[in-house]
Amino acid sequence: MHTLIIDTDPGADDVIALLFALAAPESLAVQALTTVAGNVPLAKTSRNARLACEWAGRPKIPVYAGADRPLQRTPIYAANIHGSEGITGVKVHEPAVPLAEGHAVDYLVRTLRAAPEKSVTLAMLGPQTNLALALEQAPDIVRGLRELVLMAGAHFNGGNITPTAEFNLFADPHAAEAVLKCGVPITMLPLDVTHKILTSDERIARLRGLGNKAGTIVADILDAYAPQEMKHYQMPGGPVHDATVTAYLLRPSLFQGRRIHVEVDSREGMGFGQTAADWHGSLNRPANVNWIADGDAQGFFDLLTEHIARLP
Ligand SMILES: [Ca+2]
Repeated sequence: MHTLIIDTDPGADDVIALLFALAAPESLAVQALTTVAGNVPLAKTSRNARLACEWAGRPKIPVYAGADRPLQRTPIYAANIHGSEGITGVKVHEPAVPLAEGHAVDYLVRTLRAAPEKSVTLAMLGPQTNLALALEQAPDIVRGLRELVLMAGAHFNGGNITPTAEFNLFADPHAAEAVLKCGVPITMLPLDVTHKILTSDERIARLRGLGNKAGTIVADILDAYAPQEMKHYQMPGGPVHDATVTAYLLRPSLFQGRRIHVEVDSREGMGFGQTAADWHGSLNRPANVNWIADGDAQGFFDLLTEHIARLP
């Protein structure tokens, strides 16, 4: 059982990750969602996070809006992949339930300070700006954290926003630096694994065939989202990046990784936002990340489909 806060920038794959997580209340006690600018600007990621709660039949989950820009760098977005509204393939609307009052960073500081020691898991599906700001304001919050599970980084696979960088780290490498050295146990699901867990016509058809609204939404998102990734990377299916974080929380045995030393490059230049993942221990530095390099693709889609089936 995880007491869970999800920090997110929806984002087509974020929406799927959120529906997946909200369908597992017996394993994931979701306390709140915190939003950050990333795939699209903050107002849209905050609306899309509330839409995910509405679609999951969990509209009372509080959604706190957080940082509207990275710590230092110029903001970048990924509307070319996620569409101008941040979700491909489905119509969006203004959700009935408004944002929770207050800033996401204040919520994180308040909640983590009040939490029992090592009790809260933070799933991070976007740039890590909110946690970096919270750590800067209140370094003592690490006490309340059990684990950070991040969709972030790329090593064996190469990047997706530049030849070397994965989007979340390219969007705010300075935030990632602060998070990587905070001392809380970290698991990272990089492109190395997300590009091995790919859609197929059959996998999407099973989701659509569930016959519920959530299954249709997930299938519509994937039908629109997958082909552009397949074309760009010449892959046989599309990845569902952030949803691997939910799957990892629910069933870590689906994944294989190694505890290694990881740093992020925040210097201007071709390596900006690149993760240096010391897979072979060449630097002989202490491991700070459980780096996931492989996963069971069919097991992932079985688990996702089984959970989406439970939703309205
Ligand atoms: Ca995301």
